[in-house]
Amino acid sequence: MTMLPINEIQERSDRHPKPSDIKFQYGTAGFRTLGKTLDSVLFRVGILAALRSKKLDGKTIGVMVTASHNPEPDNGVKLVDPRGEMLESSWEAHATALANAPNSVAFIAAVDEVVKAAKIDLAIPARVVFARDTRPTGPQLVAALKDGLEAIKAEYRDAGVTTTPVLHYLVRTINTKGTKDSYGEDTEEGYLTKLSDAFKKLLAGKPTPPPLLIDCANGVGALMAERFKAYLGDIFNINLVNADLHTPGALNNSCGADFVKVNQKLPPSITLQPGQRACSLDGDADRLMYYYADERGQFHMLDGDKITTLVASYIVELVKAAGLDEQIKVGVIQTAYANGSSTKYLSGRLPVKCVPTGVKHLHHAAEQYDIGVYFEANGHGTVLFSPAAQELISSHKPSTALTNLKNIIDVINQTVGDALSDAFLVEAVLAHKSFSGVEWDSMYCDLPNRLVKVVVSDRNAFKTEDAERRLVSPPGLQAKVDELVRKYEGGRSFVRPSGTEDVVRVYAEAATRTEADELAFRVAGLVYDEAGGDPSQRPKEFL
Ligand code: NG1
Ligand code: ZN
Repeated sequence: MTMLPINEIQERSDRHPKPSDIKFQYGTAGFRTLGKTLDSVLFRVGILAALRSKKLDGKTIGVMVTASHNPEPDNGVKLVDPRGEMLESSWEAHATALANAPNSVAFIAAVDEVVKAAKIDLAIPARVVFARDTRPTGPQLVAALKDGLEAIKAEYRDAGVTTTPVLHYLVRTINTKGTKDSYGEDTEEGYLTKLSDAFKKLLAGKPTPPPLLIDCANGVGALMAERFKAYLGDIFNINLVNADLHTPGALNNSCGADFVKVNQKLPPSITLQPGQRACSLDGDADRLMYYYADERGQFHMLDGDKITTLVASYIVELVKAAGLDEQIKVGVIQTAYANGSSTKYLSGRLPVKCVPTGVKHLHHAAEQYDIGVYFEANGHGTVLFSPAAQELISSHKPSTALTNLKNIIDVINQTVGDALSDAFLVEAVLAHKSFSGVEWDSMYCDLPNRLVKVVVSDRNAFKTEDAERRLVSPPGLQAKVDELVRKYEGGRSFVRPSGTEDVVRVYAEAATRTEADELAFRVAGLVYDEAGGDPSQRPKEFL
């Protein structure tokens, strides 16, 4: 029987001691906190990824080192399962247990427990591919990860500095190579070629879209967008801003998709000409926010909900035009953060499902449809085509609609939300529908909304139900929220603990901006009072 290389693990683990004062948690986005505290976590994730690969018969597991839209000093790490999807939930507890073992001896005992609980055959080889974004703590964390992989003798491939969606793409292509489910070449060139070829085919014969300004959040998306330029040729021009990878502190700072979504305004570094369209990526290029200036120069945001609406409507049109609407059903998945107007618009046309926050919930729900379109309001999303739907599309009688549908499938990164792939998808749909930003925006009118964070002593005291739209704990708080909401015409508000930050989030919608702000802050005040915060620290804006 093959045993764990205990001495090797112990010796190397001693070089990556766990900080005694931190409790790590594998949450919706993996481990995420201050980068400089994560050394032991990365070493242990190396071992965990290898165990996951052994459990899955030597399939390649992905490891991405990133903290996405969070500030530059943060970092994080998450595992990617063989088809490019998020780590299976039952393993999140294993990850948390390994990360919190107080010392090397306890860590080895915890590894042993995972091996037993998951019935892992240690004789099976382990394969891992990893990548990191541009954060300054990345190289050191990758070194710790490699140490873990080497301790357990895993084979690994270093995909270098790249975007989260490219890492997911690599995992899927490596695991499907040479099979009937092959997803493309397992290289960055393979990714660039697949997406750009499909995009060029979609634009062929259409008027060239205006050049697109892309705010790269001073992150790794800048590298990938720059590489795309050569593949796009002169069929589509992109101009990059916030593409500075050298100034310390610049990443996600007053720029990027999260800045735009949360502040509902342009990054100060960008000016748009009247009519001009632009978009922002986040720090690892899996989120996308679009926006445009109207003829008076006024800013309008086109978020994940607007992307869903545009893309889902176009796909429905194509499926119908191809004569496949009886066989292929298109559905949309949203979370409670979706703007109420988008849900109303879409529900009148398509099946719409609401699931808890977190990509894994959206992704799994989207797999239940022949074509499942999902985007979080914050701009993270993609479209999934079931194997049966893809089979039908590839064998159905040829038509223009069918060819377009095939190219749409290829321009989309089905493994995860991919800001650049989504931007090409949006541009292709706009070109096919002859839409400008104004026409796209006018599909429905957003309800004014406000998102507020509340710092509480224990966010775990907040428990929800009904896809996070209602609180069950602390007892009695939901009734108070309901009472407030009733005072606002068309009002909606909900409270949930964040899965990525130590805060509780409050979201509110109402008929006017002032009312949405007021409702959000009043609910935040309820949360603050309930959660036992220091009254002298109560934020003044919490009315
Ligand atoms: P939390 O921190 O659980 O609200 C945030 C986003 C999610 C998702 C994750 C992962 C909001 C309100 N929440 O989760 O949608 O993107 O980060 O990055 O945008
Ligand atoms: Zn991200």
